Amino acid sequence: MEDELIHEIASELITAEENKQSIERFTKHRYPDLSVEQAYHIQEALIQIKRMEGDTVVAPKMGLTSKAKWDQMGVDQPIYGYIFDTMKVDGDIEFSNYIHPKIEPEIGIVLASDMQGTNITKEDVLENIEYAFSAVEVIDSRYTDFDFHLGDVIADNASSKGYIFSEERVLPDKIDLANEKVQVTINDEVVVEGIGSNVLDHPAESIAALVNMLGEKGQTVKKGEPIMTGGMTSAVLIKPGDVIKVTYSTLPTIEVAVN
Ligand code: OOG
Ligand code: MG
Repeated sequence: MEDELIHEIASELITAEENKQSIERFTKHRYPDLSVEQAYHIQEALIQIKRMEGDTVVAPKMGLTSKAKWDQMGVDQPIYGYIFDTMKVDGDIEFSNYIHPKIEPEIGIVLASDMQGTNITKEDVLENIEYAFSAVEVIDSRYTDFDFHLGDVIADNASSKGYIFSEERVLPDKIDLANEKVQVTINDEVVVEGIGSNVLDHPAESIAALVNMLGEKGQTVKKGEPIMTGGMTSAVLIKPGDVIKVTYSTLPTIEVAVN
């Protein structure tokens, strides 16, 4: 795929985001053979455009890391994307900023030192955790009805659009990440429940997968970056008036309203 086309597809995704107007997935008619490799090239171009527009990358994130998400989205492997400073939700979730927002409860991890490699294991990660935090991701696929194949969603920066992190940090010896439970209620009704082991059997495995995927490209996962390890449950559509409460067994509770 030529650079010009890669740039053109990335621009289409950014226009869809800016206009809050969803588009048809590229694999449907236009590029049915879009590969994972090509898709990451498009994602890189998209990140580059946003940087030139003044946005700052906060951290990489993992996506599609649980069976609940695979079943929901019809895909079967983890991917990564990036979050930007402009995606931080301050106060309520402003519904009008989104096309069709969904929320996901996630476990966030900050590393104590940089990691690079292609054979990094869960154990390597567990020795290098500075702290954990709770996260609610607000995803907003640029594709109509969240209908995408793997290449489409990678190109679309893994549906990234919003995030809320707890301020309070939890030290690694105070939490069992695989057994950390989460419950999401909307307007006091339980909508989804999950556990850390839903995330590739262990959230640290998700970080290892991120280090190894970026390692294949000669890139490093840096200490100090707040990394989301991926939705622990299927994602939940939200609407104005919703009051969302995400309660974990150890990590801080996050409460947010949709405006
Ligand atoms: C892709 C979003 C992936 C996650 O945590 O699984 C992601 C999607 O479902 O639109 O952020
Ligand atoms: Mg997510």
